[in-house]
Amino acid sequence: MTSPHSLPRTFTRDLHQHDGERVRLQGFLHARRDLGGVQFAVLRDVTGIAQCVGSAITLPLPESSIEITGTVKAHKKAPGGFEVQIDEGGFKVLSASTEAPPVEIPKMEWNVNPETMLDYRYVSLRGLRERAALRVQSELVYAFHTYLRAQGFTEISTPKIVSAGAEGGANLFKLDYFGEQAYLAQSPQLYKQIMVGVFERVYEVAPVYRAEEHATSRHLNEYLSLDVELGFIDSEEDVMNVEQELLRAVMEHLKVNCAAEFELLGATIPDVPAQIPRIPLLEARQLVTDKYQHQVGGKDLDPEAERLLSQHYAETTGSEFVFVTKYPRAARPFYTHADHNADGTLSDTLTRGFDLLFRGIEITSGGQRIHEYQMLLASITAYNMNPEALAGYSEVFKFGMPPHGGFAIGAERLTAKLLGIANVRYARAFPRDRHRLTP
Ligand code: AMO
Repeated sequence: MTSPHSLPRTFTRDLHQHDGERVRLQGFLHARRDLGGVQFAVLRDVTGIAQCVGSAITLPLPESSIEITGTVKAHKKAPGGFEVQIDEGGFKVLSASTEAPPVEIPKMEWNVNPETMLDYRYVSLRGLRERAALRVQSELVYAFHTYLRAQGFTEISTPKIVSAGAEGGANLFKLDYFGEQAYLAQSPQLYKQIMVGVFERVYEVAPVYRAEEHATSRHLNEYLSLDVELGFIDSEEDVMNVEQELLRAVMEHLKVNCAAEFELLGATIPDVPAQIPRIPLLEARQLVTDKYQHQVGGKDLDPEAERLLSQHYAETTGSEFVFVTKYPRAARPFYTHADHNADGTLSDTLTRGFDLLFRGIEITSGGQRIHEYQMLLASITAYNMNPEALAGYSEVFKFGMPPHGGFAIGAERLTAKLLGIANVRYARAFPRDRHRLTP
């Protein structure tokens, strides 16, 4: 007789390939039911769940890790259309839970307070919906790497402990660096630009830090920034073209590799149009005011204006993406290149900065950067920034930096919008928000 261990491990996703055969499954006890004479165990592994049935089994607490050996039988009502009839002695506890999980994993998606889910994230992440979101993000990041590598980009890794903010503003985390003032990096902006001088085309996937005091559904204090920067461009149009093709490749990858996750979450993968619509910011503000009678606050688009502009393009062109271009200087960081006037001179008011909106929210900022030393120094001064603190960056512009530009995608915002998740915190495994440092 074959001992259970001579059987290779089978994954629940593949049960249909083993109809009538004996298999060995390993995973977690997702759900259990003891009817006295017969016991049901739902085993969850990385690929899905399987219903298993046997007798004379003492079922451990949910989430225990278990091994089941038994025979696969077609069963209409079982998930995936097959169940496993457990061998006598074929139920083994590998590691028993010592208490009942604080959230009931199979049910939590319906009736648990979202804060409780975050409090118990170490175990609530095991839920099918929770883990589906993170798997989609993992595939998205993988596709980001794969596409950029194929286009000649080199991955870089830049410091997260820095001496100056790259994006300005008040949202810098301060750090005592052996008695010196340091900060957590708000973005790899200045370093990715320097690295264009080395590799011409670079990208980075890394967390960045923003001391956002307010709690919104789109802000995290630590988020995953997908950064791209490329040299020898003609204008920011080249940069938008790269992002457009990148997004198309990412969505194609998700269609092939994450169909099950999108189905589970009831979400659809967007089509990326051959040409994502592009509209200058000032026109976008006017459009939202004229069409929806929404008075846009500030110098940028407010969240409601972003939503309305997206709605307009979805309805009129079918595109779920829209680039907002030609941002005014006052709404852009110091490193942003000025736009050109019709006569070829540089604009005092407009820049070559852009944002990308997707399903009603900004998922990207980008643009062409200043690449001339004197122009950069003038900009640093005009923004009331300290030229000395930025010398480790600005010095490189004495050495032939080419015209360049880039962009950054907030991975959690893109993931959340792709999957219909209402708050970016649920698109990160262990979110850091205003009140949360654990788990
Ligand atoms: P920006 O500051 O606009 O630009 O950030 C780029 C993108 O990052 C995401 N993002 C956030 N996601 C979650 N929580 C936050 N607090 C948060 N802040 C920003 C958004 C946003 O579009 N250096 C430039 C990028 C560039 O020009 O290359 C920058 O960091 O999706």
